[in-house]
Amino acid sequence: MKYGENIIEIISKTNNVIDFKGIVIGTNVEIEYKDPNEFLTTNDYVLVEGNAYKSSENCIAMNENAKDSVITFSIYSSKETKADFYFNIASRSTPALISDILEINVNGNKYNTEASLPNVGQDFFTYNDVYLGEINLVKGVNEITFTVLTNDPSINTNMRSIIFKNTDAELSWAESSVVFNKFIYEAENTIINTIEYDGHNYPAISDGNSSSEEKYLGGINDAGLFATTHKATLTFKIKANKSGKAKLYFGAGVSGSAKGSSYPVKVNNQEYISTQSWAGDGWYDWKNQYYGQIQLLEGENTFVITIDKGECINLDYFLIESTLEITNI
Ligand SMILES: [Ca+2]
Repeated sequence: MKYGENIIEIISKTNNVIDFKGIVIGTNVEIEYKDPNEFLTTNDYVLVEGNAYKSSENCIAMNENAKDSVITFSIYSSKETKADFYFNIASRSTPALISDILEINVNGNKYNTEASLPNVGQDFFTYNDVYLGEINLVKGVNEITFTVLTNDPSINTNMRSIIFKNTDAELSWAESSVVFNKFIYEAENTIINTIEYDGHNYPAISDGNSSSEEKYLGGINDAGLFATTHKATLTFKIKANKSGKAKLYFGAGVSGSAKGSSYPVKVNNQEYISTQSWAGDGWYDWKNQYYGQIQLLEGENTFVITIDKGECINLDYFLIESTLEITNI
């Protein structure tokens, strides 16, 4: 099997931290990708609709709110052929069939698999190539979707990649008709309503430590701890070309004790509260921490983040990922 040039070219255009055939850096588990026909879930070409999300742990995470999420891969095949079809997912200790967790569709047809959820090793941390069955590929673009069927937290899993083996076609990412726009609003550029304590204001803008634009907000811990008559808030506005869904991420550095922390976000006065557990390891280990799916309106949208508790994070930026066009006001 020849390693397709298209694959190399497309991967190199992305900003992923993953070397396609190398080692994943900065996760709890080091994973070596050996197969040239392995398509990684963290690639920009994977479309994730609903509450499943691309995690900073280099997988698509399906938490207890992920039911009805749809994960779409568009794969180009150089010819009509067959292949052995696998995906790489995390172990869970509760026995289940894959068909209880995910509905798979290939080019619009339901794909039946007898495969089981792997249960060797450590829950959520051991990843396995799971054989799903033989697949028919058409010449050109093949659309493969995974629809999450359950919110059951005992069997939901995380997906790292799909893999094709024993095929005589050259496979590569296909251009999807879906365009993802990523918009970053630097935390240090928000309107910062601070907490004053003992002659200091929290949070405060700090410099450096390889943060985006070399500035970030520190002292969020203190802003949460010292708040008395009011809470610290961060406010910013953006413009969307039409109404629709978007995914909100915090670009942040999180220290160990604060990984369960979250802060209320209001978008156009609608409140969102995330139950997300944060990744990363240290105040300057900047990661995109998924917050949740939000609703945007056509035109102006106002975000207000309230710092309501003393947790140790440094806040670098807010990332909004959407098919909408988002711009500064
Ligand atoms: Ca920043």
